[in-house]
Amino acid sequence: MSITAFIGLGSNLDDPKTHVERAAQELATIDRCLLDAVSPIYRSAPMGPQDQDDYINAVAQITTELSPLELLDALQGLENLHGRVRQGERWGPRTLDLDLLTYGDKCIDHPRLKVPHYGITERNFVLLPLFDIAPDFIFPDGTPLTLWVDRIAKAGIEKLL
Ligand code: A4P
Ligand code: MG
Repeated sequence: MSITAFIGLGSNLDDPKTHVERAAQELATIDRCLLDAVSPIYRSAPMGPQDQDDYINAVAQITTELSPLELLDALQGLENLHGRVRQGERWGPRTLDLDLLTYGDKCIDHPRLKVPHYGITERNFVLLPLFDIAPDFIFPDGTPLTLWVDRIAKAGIEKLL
């Protein structure tokens, strides 16, 4: 069965814009996945430790026949290809972070995977690019994306050309 999923992309190390742009295209190379849309690229102030560079963020829409955990494995494989080193610091700098934001209208609570991703509704760097490609999106709990977009602070984020 084909499922629509949204992926959050983020990077703030080693030419982050290139990491995010390449990763978006690499989503199309995952087995049993089609890349439907990629949002514009945003620059955003870091959430978490402030002694790190700004982030580059985007959101992609895919159609997939992979199970949620198979998709997570594929996303982590791409993170590793981009030289991601996990240094243990929560919200620390990274070459590439791929978060599975939503998977159809499923709610998943697994030790390795929580869906929808826990931070979505408080993160302008997720809500704004998601709105660019899916303005009519409704979360699994029935709330429309527009509700959260209207509420979120828009300071510290800019859309790049
Ligand atoms: N995991 C559970 N649910 C998911 C999911 N829905 N998608 C597990 C992806 N992974 C999920 O992730 C830790 C573990 O979460 C994974 O092994 C997976 O099994 P990680 O990527 O290794 O760790 P992390 O990213 O450091 O932690 P976390 O809490 O996921 O951080 P976030 O929420 O990804 O935030 N500021 C700006 N401006 N822009 C950013 O993109 N990103 C972060 C990281 C911090 N500050 C930022 C940004
Ligand atoms: Mg993450």
